[in-house]
Amino acid sequence: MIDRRLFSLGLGSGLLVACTDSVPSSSAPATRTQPVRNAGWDAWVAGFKSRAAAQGISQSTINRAFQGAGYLPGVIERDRNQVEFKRSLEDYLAIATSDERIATGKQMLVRHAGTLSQIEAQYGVDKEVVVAIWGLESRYGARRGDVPVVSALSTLAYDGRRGQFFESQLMATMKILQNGDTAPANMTGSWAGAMGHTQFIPTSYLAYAVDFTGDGRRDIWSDDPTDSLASTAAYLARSGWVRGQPWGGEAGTVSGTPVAVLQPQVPGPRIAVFRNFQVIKRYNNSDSYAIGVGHLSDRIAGGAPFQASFGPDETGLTLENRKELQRRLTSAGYDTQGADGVIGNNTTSAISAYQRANGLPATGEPSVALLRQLGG
Ligand SMILES: [Ca+2]
Repeated sequence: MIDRRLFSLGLGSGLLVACTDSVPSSSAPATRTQPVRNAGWDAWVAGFKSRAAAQGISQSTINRAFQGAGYLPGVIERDRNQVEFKRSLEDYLAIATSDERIATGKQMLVRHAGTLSQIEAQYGVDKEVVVAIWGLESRYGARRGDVPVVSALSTLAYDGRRGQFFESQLMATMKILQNGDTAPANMTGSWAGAMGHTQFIPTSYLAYAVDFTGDGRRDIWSDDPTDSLASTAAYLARSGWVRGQPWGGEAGTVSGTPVAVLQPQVPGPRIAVFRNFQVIKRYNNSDSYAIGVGHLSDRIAGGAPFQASFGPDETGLTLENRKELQRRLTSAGYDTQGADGVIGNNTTSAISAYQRANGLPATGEPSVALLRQLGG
């Protein structure tokens, strides 16, 4: 869960106040995780340690937490470079409900069938929804984040932009370590401190995480996703999930009386949403995110794609045209790193390279003419 107040999409998931629409991007730069000496950070940490002790954190927990921790300039770069970047719903869904993400979700549903059924029975949240959140937050555990959380949060808290928020997250981290749920060395996450298979921030962890394996530890950091998945279901249940009701669906295909009908992109599908749609938004306050989770859950369950088309984009190309453009560029030797129909940096670079090689102005922009030049 991305810090909903600060981020909205990382999956883009990313973030700050509005950052929502995050579909995890594959092109996000790696965050440098080697600490550097910073006297200002040292002084800030000394003050924080006193404040932690005053809140009942033991000296030994504080010492263990900060052993090897340091100022991470890469985290500040990430924080400064966040752009609020709005993807179209069509692009968002192309990434969030890619064939690969659907196929892997189906595999995970089978691989963890027993655990997921128990979680569903206990919390009343459909297992496909839990799996879909897992798929969007960390690609089913493959991208949980490897940034040391104490270093990241102390760097952000010291930096001061949203310092109070990050200090509260750091204080929650101390409480997690004092409880013994995990060891400091295991406590890694995103550059902003979101942790585990479903990317809980520390305060949400303290409020909602559960021990479902029964070993006495709420361990969302282990390779075993059980506690993470159960914690996600618990979070949704506590947020008001209505057992047995759908999240929503394409208008006309879902029965019952929706609370609203959305059409975020015109032309495009009209989406009937129920109360559970709002509950998913408690995880990440973005319509695109909640539609992505809901639709991915339906596709994992074997449901159909949306029937309504988004039509051509402002360049005159449909999603299928854009995929074809990417395939043709790639076979011509200008690798777009996949053909998902989403025009990102890789595709823009490939177009520019093709244009330069062919004596054309290197605009990097897709177009109908370009598709024709490539034989499409
Ligand atoms: Ca456990």
